Amino acid sequence: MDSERSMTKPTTGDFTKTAGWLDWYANPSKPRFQLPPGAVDAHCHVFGPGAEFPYAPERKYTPCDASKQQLFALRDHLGFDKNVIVQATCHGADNSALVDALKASNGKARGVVTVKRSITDAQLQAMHDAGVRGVRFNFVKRLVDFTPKDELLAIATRIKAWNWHVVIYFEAVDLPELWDFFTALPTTVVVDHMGRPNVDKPVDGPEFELFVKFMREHPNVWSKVTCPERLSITGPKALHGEQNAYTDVIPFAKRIVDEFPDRVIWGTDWPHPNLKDHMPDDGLLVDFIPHIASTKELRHKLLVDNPNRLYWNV
Ligand code: 0GY
Repeated sequence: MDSERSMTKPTTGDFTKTAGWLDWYANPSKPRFQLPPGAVDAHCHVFGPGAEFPYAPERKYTPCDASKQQLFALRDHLGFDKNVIVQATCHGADNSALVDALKASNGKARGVVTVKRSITDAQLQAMHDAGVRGVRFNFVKRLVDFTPKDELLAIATRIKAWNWHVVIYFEAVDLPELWDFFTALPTTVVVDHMGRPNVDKPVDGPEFELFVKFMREHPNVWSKVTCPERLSITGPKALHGEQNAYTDVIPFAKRIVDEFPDRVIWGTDWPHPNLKDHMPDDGLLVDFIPHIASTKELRHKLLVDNPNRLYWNV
């Protein structure tokens, strides 16, 4: 979305939300689609609160605060059993807010952190004990400064010993350049938001075919079939009262679910940083799921079997 590209860098210590950004949806509806028992919201964040867990000096944006209590209340309201909390760039490599949320979750949350090469084994072990199961490498240029690939590869090699995986976030246009690095990663690799396809392009066109090939040729690669609200060009206009919002994203997500049913997971992306045009009602986002996972069996894999296997080893 254009709004994601027009950021102004915040001043360190000023925790005022980046101008123009929307707050998360305060009173989400109750989904019509009833989530199966054991369903996992496998991509969400906690932000601050900034007064307790300050945002990183190097951040490119300041989000609205989104606390662990608010995340857990959303989980219960929507009918999820558990959460996977993913480190966002606004907290840099300081994972304290995330780890604090994991510890408060009574085992109902796992985490994906951002670390530097200097991380010690004792620190990795402490994070593992709190529920961390992966590291995130972010290649979205508007969100992060460049990290040398040898540093990332060294981290991936270290975390393999804890049986963690690597989550990668990138835009479709950058996949060719990143291909060799991604395919050399020694762990399970989980792609955020289907590698951010441009949904204006054909679902069977060269850009998305490359992503499908990436998954087809590399059985260690998984995908989050997430973020219709970020990827959609037609937008949410049908969302309120109708069933078919974000229709332009459906063919992309459905294709991935149909072809790789055992390597897909789903999440809300709450509290939806960087949105200016509209803020999704998380209840209605859950109602998007049956459009991309068309059978009960597929939905069970997507929401229950796959994330529980990846994050809880069950
Ligand atoms: C997301 C999306 C975004 C932000 C981040 O780490 C982040 O700052 O993930 C985005 O702006 O696309 O995955 O929630």
